[in-house]
Amino acid sequence: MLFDCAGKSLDLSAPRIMGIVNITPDSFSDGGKFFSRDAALRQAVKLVEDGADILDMGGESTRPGSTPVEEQEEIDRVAPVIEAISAELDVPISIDTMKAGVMRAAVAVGAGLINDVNALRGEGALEAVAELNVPVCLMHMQGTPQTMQKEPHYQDVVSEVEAFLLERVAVCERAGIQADKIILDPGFGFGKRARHNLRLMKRLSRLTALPYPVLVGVSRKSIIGDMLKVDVNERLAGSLALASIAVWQGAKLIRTHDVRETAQAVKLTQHVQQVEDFD
Ligand code: 8Y7
Repeated sequence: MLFDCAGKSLDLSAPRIMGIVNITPDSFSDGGKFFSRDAALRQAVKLVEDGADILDMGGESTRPGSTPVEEQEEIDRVAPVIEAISAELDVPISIDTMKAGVMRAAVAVGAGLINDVNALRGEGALEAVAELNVPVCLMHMQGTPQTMQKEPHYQDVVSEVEAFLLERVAVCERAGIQADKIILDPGFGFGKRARHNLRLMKRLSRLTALPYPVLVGVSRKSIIGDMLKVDVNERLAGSLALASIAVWQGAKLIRTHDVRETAQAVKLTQHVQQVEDFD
């Protein structure tokens, strides 16, 4: 359960917090590159102070309908920030990308985990991770970020997500990626309707029963908006409720924008799990 993230260790024997750092210009009102770089750095420092165990850095938005970014542009966005953060902070850094070139460039400047919402289906991605020898998070997505929310369809979402992830694990192992470097993620919101997300959360223990740590990302997502009819700035309580349900079922990494509050929810959930039944 100890993951070696390019020299920085991540202990997944207990649930940990992954803090989100966006390095996409459209994530910031100002939209300028320099502002976003600086903001990303300050954000990273704050998230670590708040208790993040690992930082997830992304240079391409994967929101429904978002436009893809050229590889070099994505590298230009993320590499300087990862380099600065990995020099300044002790926590492992995860690179959120679907592109092999970005994976290589990010690991070269200090990233120690690949978070691929495309589960290494992109050109050269499998080979890149096998060579880089860092842990990888394989996420389920039906469709692509451009199309995924158009017509999500499942007979049995839990079984289909599980089967997809196990197939990707098999592909990884054939490519030379060791089983003990693999993390799985059902991909909440990625080609799923509200009921699909709810079913996956209800039955998350099916995935946590597999011999791989499970990462869950529900922070501020539309599943919360769909159920509670609250916009994105009012989804903290819902995010914490879902994080607790996930940890209760054995999730080992919670990906969140709100590290401080999520760390409290996770800790409390663990206390309930660990209390002795009798005096
Ligand atoms: C997830 C993710 C996003 C997730 C993993 C958002 C990059 C959308 N969501 N990576 N990335 N799991 N592993 O709303 O659920 O944060 S982006």
